[in-house]
Amino acid sequence: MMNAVIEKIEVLLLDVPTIRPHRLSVATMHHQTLVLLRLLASDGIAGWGEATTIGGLAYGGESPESIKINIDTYMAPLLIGRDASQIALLMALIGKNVQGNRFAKCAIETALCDAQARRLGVPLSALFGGRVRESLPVAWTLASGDTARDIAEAEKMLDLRRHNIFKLKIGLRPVREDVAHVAAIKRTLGERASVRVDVNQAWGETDALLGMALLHDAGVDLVEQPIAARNHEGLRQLRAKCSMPLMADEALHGPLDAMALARLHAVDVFAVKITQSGGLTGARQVAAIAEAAHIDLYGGTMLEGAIGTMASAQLFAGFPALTWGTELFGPLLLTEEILQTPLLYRDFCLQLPTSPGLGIALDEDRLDFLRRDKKAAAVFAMQ
Ligand code: MUC
Ligand code: MG
Repeated sequence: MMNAVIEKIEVLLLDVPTIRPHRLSVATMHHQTLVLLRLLASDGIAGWGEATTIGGLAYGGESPESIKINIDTYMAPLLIGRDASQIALLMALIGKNVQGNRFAKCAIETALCDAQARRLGVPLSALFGGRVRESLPVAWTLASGDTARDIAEAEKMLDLRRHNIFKLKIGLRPVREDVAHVAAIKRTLGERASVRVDVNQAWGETDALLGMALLHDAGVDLVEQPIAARNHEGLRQLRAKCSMPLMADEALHGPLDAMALARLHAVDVFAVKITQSGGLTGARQVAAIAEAAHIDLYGGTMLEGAIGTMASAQLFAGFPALTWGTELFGPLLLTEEILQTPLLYRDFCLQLPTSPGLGIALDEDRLDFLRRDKKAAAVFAMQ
């Protein structure tokens, strides 16, 4: 007997300003567009998912707008009227009919899991075998582009006991200038913090060789995606030549990339992301490949809001080892709160809730206020 039929799937776009410009080598963010998916079932249970990306089309091949139109036009019609509890079957159906679109698939799978976990009265993590930890270390990204401002921001985070791991975004300036910026920050923070860098693919192989040697001398702990995502062989050579740990981020679009990188021994660490992996199941497969290949794990983000952040946290809480912690700080970069009770960041960690599903409650009034379509309608009505 089917007792929970999918009745409605709705994708909301919310434009939320960031607390300061967030400068990556591929884009400078002044706001984040949250892509939220609400799934309603006939038993009255709703599930939430998220497919937020960074910088429109500057970072990846799916934009907020393309995600919405592809879900509305091609994916939602495949699901409406079907049994909401059959998650594996539904995701197989989507997989058969939809190529690519990893972020959109992630939002759908997350919403199905959130709803099903609420239905069963268990946290979402229980659907993936439960947890080995109740809180996750969270890094903060320093990306104002200004050394003094970044140092002040890091000191504030240390004082608040909110973060003691800092990821610096570099790659826009010449290598030696970038290294001087990083070295000044590391010198000031010393052993009080772990300092890492993310180049977001900006370097060629020669720049990367020089940059990694200099960063190693400056006391930096980890380099993330220094060269082009598709240059797996280049990553392998860098890893062989440099003594500093190397992490794959954009190179990792799910289990097939994880397998290819593992076979090559191309990196030391995987930044596992639920969106880039095509969903929670894909991300768990990436983690399994990492474990089998003796590759360390880091819990990555696409700077999602509370839904994607908590979905990631629920999954990462079950990874046996999470050597490099996480960067699940997305909601803290935004000026607006969309939850009734904000996520709890304390003692350098994100604390996991124990209530059913994602364990969060959305503030519907705030959602309505921030929705792009409602704002556009209000402006139109005023004219
Ligand atoms: C990325 O490339 O890692 C994650 C944190 C941050 O500041 O940017 C993102 C994307
Ligand atoms: Mg990265």
